[in-house]
Amino acid sequence: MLFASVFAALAASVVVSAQGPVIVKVGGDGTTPALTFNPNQITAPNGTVVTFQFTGSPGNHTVTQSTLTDPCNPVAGGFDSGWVGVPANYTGPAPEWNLTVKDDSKPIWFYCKQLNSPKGAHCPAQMVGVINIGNKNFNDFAASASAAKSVGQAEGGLGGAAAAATGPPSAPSSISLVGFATSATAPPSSQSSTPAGSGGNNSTSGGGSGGSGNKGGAVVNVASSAIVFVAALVGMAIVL
Ligand SMILES: *[C@@H]1O[C@H](CO)[C@@H](O)[C@H](O)[C@H]1NC(C)=O
Ligand SMILES: *[C@@H]1O[C@H](CO)[C@@H](O)[C@H](O)[C@H]1NC(C)=O
Ligand SMILES: *[C@@H]1O[C@H](CO)[C@@H](O)[C@H](O)[C@H]1NC(C)=O
Ligand SMILES: *[C@@H]1O[C@H](CO)[C@@H](O)[C@H](O)[C@H]1NC(C)=O
Ligand SMILES: *[C@@H]1O[C@H](CO)[C@@H](O)[C@H](O)[C@H]1NC(C)=O
Ligand SMILES: *[C@@H]1O[C@H](CO)[C@@H](O)[C@H](O)[C@H]1NC(C)=O
Ligand SMILES: [Cu+2]
Repeated sequence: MLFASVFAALAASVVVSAQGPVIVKVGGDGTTPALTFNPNQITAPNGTVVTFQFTGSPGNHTVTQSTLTDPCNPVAGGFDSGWVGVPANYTGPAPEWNLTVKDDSKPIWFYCKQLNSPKGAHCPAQMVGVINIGNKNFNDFAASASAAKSVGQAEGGLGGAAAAATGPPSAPSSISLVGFATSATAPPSSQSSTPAGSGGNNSTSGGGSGGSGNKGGAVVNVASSAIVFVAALVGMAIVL
């Protein structure tokens, strides 16, 4: 009896404390870039704003909704931040993207779409995360990401399943934003996946074939009306 009420009070306080701002660092920290979301597991009730801060420099990442069973492919109707290209030695405010939790009863799985980087594709390197995992197992999700044969490039929308954003990432004009969602729902798209290098999840081969440019053959049409080139393509090497 006493235990039950103590437990109830504790549970309530956990919910309350989780309602504050939640920050997820994308791509490492400062000049120590990494293929990570940190934290990669978040528990957050309805209404929580999860702020993705693109802190890694250099870095070029997305936050794209997927599923437990297909971690590296976009889920139909899912959210997508689009590409946030942070140059090397960037010292300005971190670009950020706010995602609001709409249904805390369902896990919200996400990954990074980047294929074409010196370190290979990011999702198979386990650049994945989840909000409200419930009784599912993160290791299963991560292992499934490692084994992914393709990394889907289709663009999502602002609104996703169980979570939604209200706009594209917010960033100074020196930051390149490409392919971000401008409408609530994902555009109809036939392109759902593309090969990640030549060796399945071989994350060392992702950017190798295209020389030093950042637009190798593995990148499919990011072209859409949403594309905005804010900065000139100074960034040969800025794709982490
Ligand atoms: C980031 O990566 C995307 C996809 O590869 C590419 O379209 C975009 O130009 C890159 N941004 C920068 C600044 O390199
Ligand atoms: C970043 O800073 C390092 C160390 O100062 C320098 O060697 C490098 O050229 C810089 N890179 C860019 C792209 O500015
Ligand atoms: C959060 O919102 C969803 C969708 O409205 C609802 O199904 C769920 O029960 C809510 N969660 C809580 C704890 O009230
Ligand atoms: C993919 O990654 C998993 C986990 O790291 C590994 O066990 C598997 O052998 C890899 N497959 C390929 C084709 O590299
Ligand atoms: C994101 O949400 C945080 C916390 O609610 C807020 O302080 C910040 O201004 C928001 N950023 C943007 C770009 O809306
Ligand atoms: C991964 O790519 C490297 C470099 O291209 C290659 O040497 C290696 O054999 C590949 N491994 C697999 C499992 O494809
Ligand atoms: Cu990434």
